[in-house]
Amino acid sequence: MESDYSSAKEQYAALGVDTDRAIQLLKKIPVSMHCWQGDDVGGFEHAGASLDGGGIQVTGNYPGKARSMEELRSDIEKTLSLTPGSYRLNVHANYADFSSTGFADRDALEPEHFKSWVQWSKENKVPLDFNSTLFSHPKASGLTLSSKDKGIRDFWIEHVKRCRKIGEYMGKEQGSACIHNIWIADGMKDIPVDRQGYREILASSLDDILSVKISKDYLKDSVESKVFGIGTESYVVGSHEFYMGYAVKNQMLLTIDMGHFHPTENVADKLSSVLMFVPEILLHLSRGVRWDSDHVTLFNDDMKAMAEEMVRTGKLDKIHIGTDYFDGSINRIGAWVIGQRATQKSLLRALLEPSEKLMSYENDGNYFARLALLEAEKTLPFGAVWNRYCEECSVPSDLQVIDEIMNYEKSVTALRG
Ligand code: RNT
Ligand code: ZN
Repeated sequence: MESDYSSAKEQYAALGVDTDRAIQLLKKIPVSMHCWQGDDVGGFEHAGASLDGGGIQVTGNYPGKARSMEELRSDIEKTLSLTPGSYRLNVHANYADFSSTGFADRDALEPEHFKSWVQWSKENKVPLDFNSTLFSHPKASGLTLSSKDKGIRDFWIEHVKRCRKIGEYMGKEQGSACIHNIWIADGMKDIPVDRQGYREILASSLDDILSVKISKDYLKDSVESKVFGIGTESYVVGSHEFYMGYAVKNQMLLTIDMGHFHPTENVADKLSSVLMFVPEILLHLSRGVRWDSDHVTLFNDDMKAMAEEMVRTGKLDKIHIGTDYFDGSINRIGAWVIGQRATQKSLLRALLEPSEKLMSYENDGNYFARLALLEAEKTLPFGAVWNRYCEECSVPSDLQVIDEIMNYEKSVTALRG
């Protein structure tokens, strides 16, 4: 193993790449893992809560889903123990803990309802990010922030205002800003005639929400677009153009979810443009497959390209890396771990790019050599560097992970009713 790494190190060094440095850099890049892979985006607001409506869907009924906060946290801890790197946890508002307060509706959420998450976060040294939840609720069966019904709209405006307070509380407690993401499913299955009207309402709802000033030291707001969703095939109020414009105008964060664009769009290509006009971005690393935007993230070409662009822009400090996928058809911890490890692999590979050499070929106009080196890079001994990184982070190798997850299934998740 050691000799595999030494030989890999030499081969990369011949191209001007320092593998030790890449490993040390990656150890410090935080990835905000989503909390919702473990229970199919259900949350724990009431017994048997499940994802309902809202343009997203989880398919599959694999046994062993987390049924309580304790089970979910145990699964998250297991996932993190099998994944190298440094972590944050991205919590959704429907994961409020009402055990010591009693139920509160979305427009009555308080920081108190997330106290146990903050405590978990401190114990595990995993800072938190946050999301308003504008789905899985009776008042979210139609439009929310873009609704023409003032009662509905005000309910959701109040919800998001409260979520920002909760995010601020998290940010203060952890000493690093909490990234608060707003995604709504608002849209229409069939052709609307007032495309403009709903967008104007959405903008004014957001203006109202953001009129409450909160220090960026504690909270940073981001808005997430989508090209279409299930049941919103003809029109999504929060389109890319809408939020791109809104984020630029308000100099706030824009969320780029890899599954939220047309399948032939190159999502990686967006980073360098968007980063010129918004201060920071949030990524939802995901994998779109046909109509589903949230398949388990893999170490595939799209992810490699995303990670390359994150590194190549030289703006990693302005990019908040988050993940967003959910699969209920396979072992859920396994799904989680595959996606997190794929994220780490993509980043490591991007950090190992012979960037100086590539750049000098490009600047010389030698596009043949640039292409040839990009091809040569593909057969470099990346696996040996990846294994070394896992060892240094004291996590198992890719193959060991399979047994670890199967054992956890046997001794923990399979015993859940
Ligand atoms: C849905 C969006 C959104 C959700 C989470 C659960 O298409 O990607 O980010 O996945 O809010
Ligand atoms: Zn997303």
